[in-house]
Amino acid sequence: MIKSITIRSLTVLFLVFTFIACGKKRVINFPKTDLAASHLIPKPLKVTPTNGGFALDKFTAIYTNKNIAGFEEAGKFLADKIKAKTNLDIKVNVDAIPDLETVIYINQSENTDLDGTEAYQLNITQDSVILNSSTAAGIFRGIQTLRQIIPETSNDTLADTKIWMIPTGEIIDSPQFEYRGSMLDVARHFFSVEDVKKYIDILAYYKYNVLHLHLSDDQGWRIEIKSWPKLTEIGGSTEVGGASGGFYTQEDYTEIVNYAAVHHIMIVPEIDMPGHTNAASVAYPFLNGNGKIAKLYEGTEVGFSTFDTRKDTVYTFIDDVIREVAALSPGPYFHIGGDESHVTKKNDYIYFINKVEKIVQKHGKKMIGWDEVATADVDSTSISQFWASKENAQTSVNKGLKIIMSPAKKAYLDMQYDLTSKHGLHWAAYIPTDTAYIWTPEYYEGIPLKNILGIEAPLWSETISNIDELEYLAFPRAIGYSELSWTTQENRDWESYKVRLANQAPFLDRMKVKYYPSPLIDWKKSKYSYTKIEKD
Ligand code: TNX
Repeated sequence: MIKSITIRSLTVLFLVFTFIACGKKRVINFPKTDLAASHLIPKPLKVTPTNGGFALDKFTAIYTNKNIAGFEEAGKFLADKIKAKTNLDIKVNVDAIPDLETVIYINQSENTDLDGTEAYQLNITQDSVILNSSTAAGIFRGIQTLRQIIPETSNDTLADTKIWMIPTGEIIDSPQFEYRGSMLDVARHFFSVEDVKKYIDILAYYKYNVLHLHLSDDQGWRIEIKSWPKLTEIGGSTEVGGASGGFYTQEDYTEIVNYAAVHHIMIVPEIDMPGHTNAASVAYPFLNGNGKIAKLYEGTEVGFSTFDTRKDTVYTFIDDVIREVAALSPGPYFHIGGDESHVTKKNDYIYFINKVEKIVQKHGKKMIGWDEVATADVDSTSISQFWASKENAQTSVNKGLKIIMSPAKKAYLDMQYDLTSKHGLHWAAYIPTDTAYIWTPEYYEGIPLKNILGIEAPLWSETISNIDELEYLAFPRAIGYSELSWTTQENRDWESYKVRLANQAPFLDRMKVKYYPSPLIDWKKSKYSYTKIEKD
């Protein structure tokens, strides 16, 4: 998979050095460093330290390949993040910089050293950081690594100016799974565009590439559909517990999609059906197939609602909804839910999923559904999301479907950590921080590795109604799932992970993330210290 790129790197290095002024250079005596001791999550494929130091300071500049879409943007993203962490103003692609000393060069690799669309390579020497990838997505992942390597604090004794000393060496990296996601349930409780953006910020830092939005459920419909306006006018007016709910206008949703795209994260929209549809049926009663009059619902029990699967007008409605949402979603997937349709007769359920799969395909998307969809006649381009049923997972394998691994017992972010957890449920399990990390999705419940598209950690929101509560359940566990989906099994180890996780505290504090300070972790507090540590 990895070949040497030494010769090409030397060529690039030569080009980079032509940027650097030929004048007298500072001599800095760096203490010995160890790139392998950086607290990187997810752990990269290969790290080779060379024990020197690269001085990131006010004499550093970023240069990028300007011909490839996304490279210059990635360079600017990096400059912004360096500013946020160090307060340094690093220039991007500015021609003449007096006193230029060190360079970060973002380049496209011209050969096939690195397989996979998100692979990247970082080559750090005393004078330059060279980040290579064949794609902007790979560059973006490499930038996250670089952000993590930059120390939290500067060294103020090495030179006249503050220096953030980056250890030298080489990192070659590529993800194990192409789908690395989390899901946010914005239906049970609504979360604002700002909340979602903050969640995206953190996911991106840990190299996630998917955010699945659960946009409709019994308690609320959260995305504006222009051809069926009552969905949000009426169906969006409540949430669990009785507060006023809310919804995304199509412009809001597009804002989320675009923000995610800047972070190389795709949004997977979900409209859950034929069950979990009470809110839609309140807005448009002809949809309802459970024989009762649907009323706005603020509880948490589910399984009582269903669309009328035998009415043509229901499929006209679904066609409109999928058409509008698909048009706003550039990713290849559309999630149709399909879970817990307890009051839909089995043959009606199969009929329904078969028809909806075709509608999704007509609008140019691949269908994803919770594992129950495997009981219908789905074709092998569709994807089954394993959450509860081993039998459905096996059926999915037999039908040649790819599977997204979200077993509730291991990967549900809404499960409580333990008996004392302030929020969350425990119907599947208690999931402490170590249990969330110590399992092997590659060999889980007999599902062959070749069927696994990736991993997703869903965050259901029956028990959380604001961003602080969201963060309490999501972090630190979502950080562990990033490593499970990026890093191979032989490269993972709880003892090593535990130390690296402890060192995420300064970042999480700086981002004002109210993570659960698990007592299993010896959190390294920082000057930004935000979360009060309670040993509970
Ligand atoms: C099961 S997971 C559900 C959700 C709930 C969740 C709570 C799945 C496909 N269905 O409707 O919110 O449990 O943990």
